[in-house]
Amino acid sequence: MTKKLERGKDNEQERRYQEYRMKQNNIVIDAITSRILRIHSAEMQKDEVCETVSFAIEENMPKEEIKVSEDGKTGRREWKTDDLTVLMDRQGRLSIYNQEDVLLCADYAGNRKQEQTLSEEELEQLRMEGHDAQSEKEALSFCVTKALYGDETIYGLGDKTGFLNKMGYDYMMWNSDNPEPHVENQTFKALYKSIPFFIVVRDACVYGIFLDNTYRSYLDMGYESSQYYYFGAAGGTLDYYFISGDTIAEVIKGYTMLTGRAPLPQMWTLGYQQSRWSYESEEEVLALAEKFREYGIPCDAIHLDIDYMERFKVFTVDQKKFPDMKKLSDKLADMGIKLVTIIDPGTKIEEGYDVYEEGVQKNFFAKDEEGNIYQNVVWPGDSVYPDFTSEKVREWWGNLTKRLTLQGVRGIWNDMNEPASFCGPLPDDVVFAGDGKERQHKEVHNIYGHLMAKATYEGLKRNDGRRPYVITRACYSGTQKYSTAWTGDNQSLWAHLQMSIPQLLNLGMSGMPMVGTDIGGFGANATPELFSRWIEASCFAPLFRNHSAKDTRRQEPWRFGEETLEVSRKYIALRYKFLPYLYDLCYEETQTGMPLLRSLVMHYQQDKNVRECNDEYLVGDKILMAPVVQQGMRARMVYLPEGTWVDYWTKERITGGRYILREAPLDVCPMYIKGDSILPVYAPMQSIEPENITKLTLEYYPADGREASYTHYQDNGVDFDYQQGKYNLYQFICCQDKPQEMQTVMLHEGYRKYQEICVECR
Ligand code: MIG
Repeated sequence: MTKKLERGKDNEQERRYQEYRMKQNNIVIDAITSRILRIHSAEMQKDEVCETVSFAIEENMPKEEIKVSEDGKTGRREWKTDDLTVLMDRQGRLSIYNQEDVLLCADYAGNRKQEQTLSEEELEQLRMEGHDAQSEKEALSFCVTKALYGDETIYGLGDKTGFLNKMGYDYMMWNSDNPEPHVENQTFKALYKSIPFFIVVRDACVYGIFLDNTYRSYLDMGYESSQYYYFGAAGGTLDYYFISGDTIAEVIKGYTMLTGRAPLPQMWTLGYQQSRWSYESEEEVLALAEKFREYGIPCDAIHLDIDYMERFKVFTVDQKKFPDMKKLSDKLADMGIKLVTIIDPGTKIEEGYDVYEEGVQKNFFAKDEEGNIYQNVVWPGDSVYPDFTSEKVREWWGNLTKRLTLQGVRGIWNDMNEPASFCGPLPDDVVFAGDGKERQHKEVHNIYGHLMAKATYEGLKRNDGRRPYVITRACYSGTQKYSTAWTGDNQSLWAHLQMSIPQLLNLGMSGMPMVGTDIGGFGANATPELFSRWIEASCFAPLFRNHSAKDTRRQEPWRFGEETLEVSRKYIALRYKFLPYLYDLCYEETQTGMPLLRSLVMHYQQDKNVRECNDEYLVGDKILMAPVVQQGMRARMVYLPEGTWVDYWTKERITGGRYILREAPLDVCPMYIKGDSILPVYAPMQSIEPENITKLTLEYYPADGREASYTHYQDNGVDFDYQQGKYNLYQFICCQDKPQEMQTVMLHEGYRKYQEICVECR
């Protein structure tokens, strides 16, 4: 037992602390499963007006029995499921144990030691020199402090800058469009996405915590003190989930059971996509498509950035630049290329513009505290913001996508949905009326992009019937159900190429598997070498898109000369070759929440060498990529985890559990296949047309003579028929007596539910 707390009379911090402790005495713990607990404050239940709506958890969750008991004498309370025991001491501190009585996680026993804040005068001096000096942190309406034991590494937290291990940094959840180069320093506590979920790996255990709160939130991962980490929010009440499991995979499975999983994508969306701010005319787009075919570079999509619209008015098309979008999309379709268009939330204020007028008439836009429609400035100039917290608005917006899909557009790219604004931030008290339940901007901000993506997904699904293709910049927990995401405005910097790996891996460990960065970098100018290394490093990024900003060096694969063109061709072809593997991983993700790109720690949790590995990743569990992300490097150190690995390029077998040195000339991205794996590959293609795919080749990588097996998933790659059982599952087994390194199998023509087909690779 810790010593009794002394009550400092006029100590505000102390008072808040006591208040929090008292609240903690009112906490309710529900069991979702025997390994997932919801820990929330009791007030939420008493308050009947404020029903507990979660924007991340939309389905009714199961509840499992939890046994509560209280010791009248000691005041200790205990909650018990089949797997977990939670003890609460008299001070309201929780300790969570597993079945073996291992302490997994406990509230910190001491007080927080907040750093002294500077005086206003000192702050003013700093500001004069141009520092972004901020006064004291804002008051939190609750704060949970958990003990650190020194052996933790922490993962997740969405798209935050920096490295794989989040330990030692503090973060803020407040969706932010910040044009400065994204770096790991303290300026970048917040980025575009708010995914308040993290995984703590310790030597003896692993668990995850999901703070389900949409207000500005703070998550300090041992920055303030090495003794504890804490999380809290500027609004709302205490409500978080504790997710335990034996492995990181199980924690992710639990988290994605709560917040949902990315549905199967249309297969073509796994292809290479070319974007630029902006391809500005029909002729330019056609010429671009033809170039790809001329150079023999596979390509499945071209993206149209904001300039395709008529003066940035959403759901319009500039008739001068694109006189016949339908004809254009038909021509592109003949070449196997799809059009994707950007849509921002900011709606132009203009008389006679029907989207604006209808929205005004139906009360669909957010308002200021006096009840006037709230305006700010974005690309269209004076603009208003649709209230996506209202289902009616979402339905309206979703149906507006028909204007584009009827012209052949096959995907919607949602930008600026933090929401971003040019004329200062939206005030905290802007009102979102919802469907009767009013909310202020400070509560809605972090879910604005999430709800916009939801509106878009549902609209596309209703009206088009194919699996919706949405890309979004802003996210909240659960956005993976509706959308893929990109990491926003990176720059053509080596530091950003380096960061792309931990960013994508942490997004994956935050439940968002379908992600990518702007290949080549968005802002600034790429060099041929940087571009080459970027396309190598992103070769298996689920969202495989090259994008760049206006006024920067053009970034199409042929813009940098012959050598870069060759590298691009090689790695884009490699991507298409392994498409069936990627698509199988998408299927696996729908079952387990496991992302396609995985940090090494996910599969080799006990290996301390991989807990902070920032420059390698696994694709599924069978491919290991070790891209070169340093300028000038022509060799690199590669860590291979335990087991036998086969060098993809030389076919050399290498024993893992150690570092090796690998030569890596500009056209080589070190790549290893886990020994005794079977991998499915497709024949070369220029674009993905699942209906034309009739065969599959199995590549076998023998190593230690273990039996190899592989499960392959096949469906039409387009619509939702698979939900009616129209898919095939193949089981391939390799027999060891006379293994063959390659084998081609014919795929079935129709889709019948679950077939176990054994093909012997020999
Ligand atoms: O204020 O639409 O992140 O991908 O090209 C910039 C123009 C707005 C930001 C996006 C970027 C896009 C750009 N947009």
